[in-house]
Amino acid sequence: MKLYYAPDTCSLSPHIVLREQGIEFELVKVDNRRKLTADGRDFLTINPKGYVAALELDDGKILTEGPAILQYLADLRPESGLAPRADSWERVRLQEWLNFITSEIHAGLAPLFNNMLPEEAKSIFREKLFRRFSFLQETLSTNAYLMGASFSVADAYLFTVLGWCKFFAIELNNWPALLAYWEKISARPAVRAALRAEENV
Ligand SMILES: N[C@@H](CCC(=O)N[C@@H](CS)C(=O)NCC(=O)O)C(=O)O
Repeated sequence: MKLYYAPDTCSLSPHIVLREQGIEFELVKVDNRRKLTADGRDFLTINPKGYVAALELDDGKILTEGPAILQYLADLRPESGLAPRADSWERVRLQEWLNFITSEIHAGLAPLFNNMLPEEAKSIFREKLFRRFSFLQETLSTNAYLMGASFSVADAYLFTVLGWCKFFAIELNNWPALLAYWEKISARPAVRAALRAEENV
């Protein structure tokens, strides 16, 4: 299995999950600007949508879209407990979280990376994002993780996108439960190993 990734992006979440589950995989770095892989291939031939993450299975199939990749990986090792069973009510709850993260937090932070947007526009996006953070603050004041007592693929994803706050001087300590949650996840051995690997490859 190969994970196409770029440092400081959403591909960190499947990377964390691969390590949490002890799955063997190869990391392939992508230059997201030039759409080239580190081994010199045109990344658009791998993911025509032109973005990470992309997962290449051993039979050559390519899977894209973070929430789909995360659930696929979780189901490879159900015993790791990173996602509830596929036919359960709790699985729908997980999908609710994954969709919230992708559409409200990931997509909510994305405009802040855009240098063409004026500051006034960015402040509208920030305000909306902060309302979502307040909702997360409430949830995480009573829950250790998004799904309750245990870490799931949704936490790997939320941890990843919250990591971008540092690029925009967004201080997570305005939402203390969110900050404590982020710090707790950053101490997980799989998370530390993924971050180290992305720095070094
Ligand atoms: N819908 C995709 C979005 C993935 C995405 O936003 N990837 C970003 C990095 S976080 C990227 O590679 N952007 C490069 C580009 O769009 O050119 C998913 O959820 O996986």
